[in-house]
Amino acid sequence: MKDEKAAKALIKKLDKLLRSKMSPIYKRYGVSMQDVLTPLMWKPLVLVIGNYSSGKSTFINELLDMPVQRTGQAPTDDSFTILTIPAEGESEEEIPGGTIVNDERLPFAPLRPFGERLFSHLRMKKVQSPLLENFAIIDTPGMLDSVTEKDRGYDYLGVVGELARLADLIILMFDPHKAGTIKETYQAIRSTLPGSTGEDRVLYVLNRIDECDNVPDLVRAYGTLCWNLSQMTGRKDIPRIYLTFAAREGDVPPQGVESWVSEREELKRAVETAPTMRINHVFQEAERGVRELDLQAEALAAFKTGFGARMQKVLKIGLLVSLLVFWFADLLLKLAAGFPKKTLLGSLFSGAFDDRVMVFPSLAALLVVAVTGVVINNFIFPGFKKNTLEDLDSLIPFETAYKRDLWRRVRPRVSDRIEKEAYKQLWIGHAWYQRRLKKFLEKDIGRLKNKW
Ligand SMILES: Nc1nc2c(ncn2[C@@H]2O[C@H](COP(=O)(O)OP(=O)(O)OP(=O)(O)O)[C@@H](O)[C@H]2O)c(=O)[nH]1
Ligand SMILES: [Mg+2]
Repeated sequence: MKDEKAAKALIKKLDKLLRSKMSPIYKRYGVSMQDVLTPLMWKPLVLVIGNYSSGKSTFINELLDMPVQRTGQAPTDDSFTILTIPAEGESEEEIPGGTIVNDERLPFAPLRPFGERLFSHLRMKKVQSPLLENFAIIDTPGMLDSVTEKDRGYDYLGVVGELARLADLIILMFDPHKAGTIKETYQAIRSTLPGSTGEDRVLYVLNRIDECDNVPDLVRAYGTLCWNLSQMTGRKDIPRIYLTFAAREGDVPPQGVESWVSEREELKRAVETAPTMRINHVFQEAERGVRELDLQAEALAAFKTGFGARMQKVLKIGLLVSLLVFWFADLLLKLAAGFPKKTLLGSLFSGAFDDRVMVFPSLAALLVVAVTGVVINNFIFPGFKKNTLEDLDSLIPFETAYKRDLWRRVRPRVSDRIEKEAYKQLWIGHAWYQRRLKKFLEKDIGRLKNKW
């Protein structure tokens, strides 16, 4: 497909642009570029998440038109399964999790930190389905109640969050029995799906509607889901919710739900738009990555300025004291202890200036300057650093919810920089880097995006 070729070429250009213009700044701020580059790798991704037994695997099998995934009542599947097509000349096979996360050609390196416990619940299945030429699908273990959650042994929500960040399209599937009431679902939407910008990538599905006893029952389930969604996403509008059910071949749809038969097909068509969603998504991700870096620079600049202001005050006092000491210390000492015989002011006023009167005042003034330095280094700076680390959020004004979203990911990095390289931050021209980042966002990325 021509469009797909053009999309691939554009993504390649974006990758090149990021590497050439952004890598020095990423390096400067001690952030790995991997984070911003991984979403550009491989192929479009569709992620299917939702309650257990909501019909995720059944839907995927239907989409691929082959029984690839196991289905069944009660939690059936406890693995993340990446479904893709074998490359030319390869045969159908299954690849274990440990291999997937270490394959440099795949974008799954961000899952590495979740460790062995996840790897045994992660696999890739290469199957010959024409649909998989255009994108890969990830089937996930169903969400459980938080009580049983502890048994998983790995950070399920963390994994879902990482995958959601990579995915170009996310299908969030519920069923009428658990229409959005489960806490884990709530958390997944609220805190691990990628912020407000990610919402347009999510397709909401209320599946298994054939199990509603009648239309009023369905309306109740739909209403419950809408209510819960609005509570969770904080959106004022209700997103489209696909009302679907798996039609068994030859079956007549149960009475009452016939009107929704076509929604299943519509959902499938929507899933097939994943490749075109990809361009938008990768640009969004690249912009988000650069904005995160900008936010990091903003926070560190605030740290630098805050400390600068504090230091200025102390330095002013130090200099004032050293001036006073320079002019009057020898005089005071003479009054108190009788020496030195000649003072700086005395020799100036008597008109018989002698260089030697400068020695004591200069040394004393230097001592004050040195003591000021020691006080700054040993008390003021460590104290300022400690206070900043304790109240990191106050470094940044949060004008928008988006900024707060970004901050969640940037905060640990800022904390790490201040912890490890606090002094260095004082010498970095953060404002200059911020200008470069802004220019990159406004000009470079914009210019490339307009080519689409
Ligand atoms: N009535 C009805 N049953 C369905 C529908 N979709 C799936 N099922 C059945 O519901 C059960 C669960 O379906 P799965 O596809 O395994 O659900 P899942 O979401 O993959 O479940 P887990 O992998 O365990 O999280 C299976 O027995 C399916 O046959 C549907 O639309 N209507
Ligand atoms: Mg399943």
